[in-house]
Amino acid sequence: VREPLYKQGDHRFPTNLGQPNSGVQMGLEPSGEAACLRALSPLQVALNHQGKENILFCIGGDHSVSLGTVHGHAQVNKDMVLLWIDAHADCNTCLTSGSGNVHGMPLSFLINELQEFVPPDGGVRRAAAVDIAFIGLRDIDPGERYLLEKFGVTYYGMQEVDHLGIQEVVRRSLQEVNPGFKRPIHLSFDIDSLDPGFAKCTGTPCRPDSRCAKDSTLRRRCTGQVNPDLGDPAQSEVTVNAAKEVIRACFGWQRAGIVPSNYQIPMPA
Ligand code: 5AB
Ligand code: MN
Ligand code: MN
Ligand code: MN
Repeated sequence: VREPLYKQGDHRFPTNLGQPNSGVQMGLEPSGEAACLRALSPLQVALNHQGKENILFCIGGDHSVSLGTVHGHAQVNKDMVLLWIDAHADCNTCLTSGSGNVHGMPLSFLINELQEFVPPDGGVRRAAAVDIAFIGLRDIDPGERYLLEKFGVTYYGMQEVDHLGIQEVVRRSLQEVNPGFKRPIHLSFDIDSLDPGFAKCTGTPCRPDSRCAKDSTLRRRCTGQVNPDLGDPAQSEVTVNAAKEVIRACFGWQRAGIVPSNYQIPMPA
């Protein structure tokens, strides 16, 4: 059964969505990869709403690369909000970190409220805790959990994804940090938010919990820290393909087909 998931005028989304393709998403049966791509549709709507010409895309790793990308983006768009899709919360301070991994720490430097807990960083641009939402968390260290609670950061873990569905989680996250989509969005994906079955080639693969593993909507919804040098060639190909597919989805690609606004059915001569 196919029916439009979001229509112009839907109370959940702004009414001035512009081109039909940015406002209307087609839903497929909620199974397999299609459902995962459908899960991205609120993000597609939000990103498309901002105008394709303004999207900057950066792929890299490890995730400490975000120190540069978030700083740069926040310099240009001081009112931006930050969506962090990751199995991990990446907000360990140098002192709460049990591993010393810098890619587990970038948000301790990038969240305003955490500055008293980290060494001075020479003027990194930051975001406020209220302007950040995490999605997909399932491996949070004690210090990170404490900081998220203390500063009231919005986060949806795998349990919420399991309970509410990924689409509702994405919608609520956007609603909380960016009602009306008026503010620029910085979206930071970590490939380890995916089920490792789709993305083994990353430094910190993280198994989904057993209930989540059964929920195919959790797969294939984020990308970022791909390392094709890890794992065997077959795993590498699966990981890279997963990353490519989600990147394309973020830029509007849909399995349901995309109809250009000026499309006309070819007529017989
Ligand atoms: B990633 C861990 N919390 O601090 C730590 O992959 C994992 O960028 C960090 O999300 C994972 O080492 C960092 C245990
Ligand atoms: Mn991670
Ligand atoms: Mn990360
Ligand atoms: Mn990672």
